[in-house]
Amino acid sequence: AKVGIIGLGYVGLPLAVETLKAGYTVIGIDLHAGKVENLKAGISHIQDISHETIRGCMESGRFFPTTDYNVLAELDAISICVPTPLSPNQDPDTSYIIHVVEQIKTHMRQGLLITLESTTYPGTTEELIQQEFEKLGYEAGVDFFLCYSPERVDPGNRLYTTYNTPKVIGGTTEKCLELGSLLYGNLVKTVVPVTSPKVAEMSKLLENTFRSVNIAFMNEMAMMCDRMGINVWEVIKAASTKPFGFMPFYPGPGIGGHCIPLDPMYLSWKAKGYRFHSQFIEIAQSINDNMPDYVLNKTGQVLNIYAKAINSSRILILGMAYKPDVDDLRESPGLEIYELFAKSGAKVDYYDPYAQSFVDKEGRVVHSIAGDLEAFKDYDCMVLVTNHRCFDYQQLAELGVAIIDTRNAFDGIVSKNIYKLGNPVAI
Ligand code: SAJ
Repeated sequence: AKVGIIGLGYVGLPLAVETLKAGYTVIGIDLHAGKVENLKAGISHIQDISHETIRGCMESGRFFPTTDYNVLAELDAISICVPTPLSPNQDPDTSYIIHVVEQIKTHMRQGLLITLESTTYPGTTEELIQQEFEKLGYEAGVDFFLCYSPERVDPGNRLYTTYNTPKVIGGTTEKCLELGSLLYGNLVKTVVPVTSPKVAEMSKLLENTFRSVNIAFMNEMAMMCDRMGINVWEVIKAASTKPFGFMPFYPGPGIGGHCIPLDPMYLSWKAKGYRFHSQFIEIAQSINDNMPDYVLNKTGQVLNIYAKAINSSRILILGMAYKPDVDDLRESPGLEIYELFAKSGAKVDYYDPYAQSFVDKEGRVVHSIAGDLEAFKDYDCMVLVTNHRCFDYQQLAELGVAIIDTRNAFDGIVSKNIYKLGNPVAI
């Protein structure tokens, strides 16, 4: 059978690899011709997929990366793995899904199995896909089959892969669920069938909103502990010894990535349509979004101890990626922290061996400085924003430069020039 994977990003490419491994012929469709050409040349654009894996896919003679949607007419099944960003006014942007649906409608084939994987609000599968095909006279469960199965790819996670992470799937009808479960049962270790696409869509948003709300709560705990003169990191360590009914989250400089900052907004937007206002999502968003400001004023407090001020200091941000050991800058709080320092008149640079450069709000390309520790001594303070494993924290602490540690990355390293978020500034 021929399976189409639409969108060859951090979700679609690993899914294509698993689909090939299961013995299918895979047509991978992506808008970016460059990525398609690279794949054909055995080059991977996804950190977790190696070049040799892609070479192997091409050598199998069953992998066909393309930008051409005309191939849809020859497919038996299609998985849609396109982005679901937010529009400028923070509403869901389902334009990528809509574009794909238009293409499938043009090349529709009787009996086609369509599975949407993109994270989105409950009702999307029904409203943007099922209803569109029913307008053309196709009946779901008879003329075509429709499922929703959320992606659970965790970039950089070596332990949990596309194959071994349980896969939730909901079908529009019993028959849809049966066919969807059959296909995905050949691709992943465990399929978790649920009674509708809405349940599957909502389960994904629950998973990620749960994270956003709990991270926001820990950020609030950090600010509270700062005020009350308590070390929040020690508090979390102590609470984490509870073997049941507790799981730790950690304060940070804010939340980044393409999931956690966005997914809750999809949920609250849809809930509003039912005249339901989610207070948790709103409060979590405002606390998380405020953390860069909190880092700025903590840095100001620390510089004051050295009789310095932000607007006349040289500040080095350590780590710009949204989480450790990845090169992804999307929604990274580091970007906001950089802008805040720059706007406050500081001379700010950053060092991140994974994220080599970014474009700032004025459209200027900002490059990471080199990892020359000697040069780090010229800064008035360093702000640890992303705790990459490759940083040598002992060496950084020994530079004698004041460090604002927003991740407890220097945990266990005793040094008087380290000031943690959520730990009172030693006056
Ligand atoms: N963060 C904190 N404190 C925490 C955890 C995370 O500040 O305790 C920050 C991170 O630094 C990052 C942001 O929140 O900036 C998001 O972190 P994340 O660990 O949730 O990482 P993501 O965005 O890669 O989330 C993915 C999600 N996977 C999918 O959406 C399929 C999420 O569901 C996973 O639970 C998460 O990975 C994971 O567990 O690593």
